[in-house]
Amino acid sequence: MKHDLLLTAKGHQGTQKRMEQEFALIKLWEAPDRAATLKASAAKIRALAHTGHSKVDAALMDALPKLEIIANFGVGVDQIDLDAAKQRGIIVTNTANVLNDCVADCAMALVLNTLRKFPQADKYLRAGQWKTQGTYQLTTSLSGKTLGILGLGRIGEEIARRAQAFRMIIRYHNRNQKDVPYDYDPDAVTLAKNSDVLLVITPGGAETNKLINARVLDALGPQGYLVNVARGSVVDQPVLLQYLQQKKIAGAGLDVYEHEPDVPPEFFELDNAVLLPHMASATIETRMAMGKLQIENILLHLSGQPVKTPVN
Ligand code: NAP
Ligand code: 8YV
Repeated sequence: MKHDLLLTAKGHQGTQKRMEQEFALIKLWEAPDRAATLKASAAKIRALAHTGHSKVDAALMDALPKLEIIANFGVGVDQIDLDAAKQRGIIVTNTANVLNDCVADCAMALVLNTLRKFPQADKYLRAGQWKTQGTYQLTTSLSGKTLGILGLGRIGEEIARRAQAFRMIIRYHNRNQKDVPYDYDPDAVTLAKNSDVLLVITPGGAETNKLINARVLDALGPQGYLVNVARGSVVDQPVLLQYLQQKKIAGAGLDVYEHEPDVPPEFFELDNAVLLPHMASATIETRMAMGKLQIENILLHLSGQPVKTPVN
């Protein structure tokens, strides 16, 4: 008999298809009455698959008293109340490592595009301005510049590897210094001060909330660039907007925002920002691998075995 699985939102199609084959799938977002669906499944649901960035909070966990595992589609679990899960003995898993390459590729693409302004130059050519106004403005080179990585974890280390191939110099800040061949800074302000490009790839959540604030951006300065592939919550977004508008920093490359998918339209007017719609892991291969790992964790747990990528 198939195990029941509660899926919170419509997500990656291939993964959902596999879930439909493996489990008796309950699609929470399709339920006409969410509370009634939860009540009807409460006695049998042991596993929940989460996708997207809605909250998995204590109230949802309390509605599912038999819940044993929350398997997230994604490595970042800032939307899941980990303390509440721990208190209830619920295992939380993520999709660590399988997305490192794609996210690091995207981070590097943002560094390259933000400094070299390729998207803006493409727009310039398409608008016929090359013909009418001549060659595009000079941009900034990567080689010899210092990339400060805030959050040198699994993905951060992959970004460092790629940036070295671009002949960038790497420094970093984590709460804990690591045994790596890069210079360490004791806080985000010092890292920003010592960097040409500050790249954020920490987890989101309360601990990192608005870690990138006016003090950090002041330290980065008018020649400095910010790249954020972590979570919108890590950056004080209104302050960043102001700093970009007033050219108090040179530019920004962003994949993540405070209230996705809402991006303040003022950002669209900026010539010194490259904006992506939270797509760092969004390739066919990586999304398949993420789904495979998410499902594997659930199946392992339900068959009494340890999960592959536990968070708590
Ligand atoms: P990870 O291996 O856990 O690395 C996170 C790093 O951040 C660690 O080195 C950690 O070191 C550091 N860190 C944590 N809290 C910090 C703080 N308060 N101040 C400074 N450094 C801190 O995680 P990962 O797999 O590389 O993923 C990192 C994050 O990237 C995810 O949580 C997610 O939010 C984001 N992400 C975004 C996308 C996207 O599509 N844009 C895709 C994947 C992941 P210490 O513990 O020593 O501080
Ligand atoms: C996904 C991500 O876009 O893994 C993460 O933390 O942000 C991305 O890979 C997202 O989690 C999909 O829901």
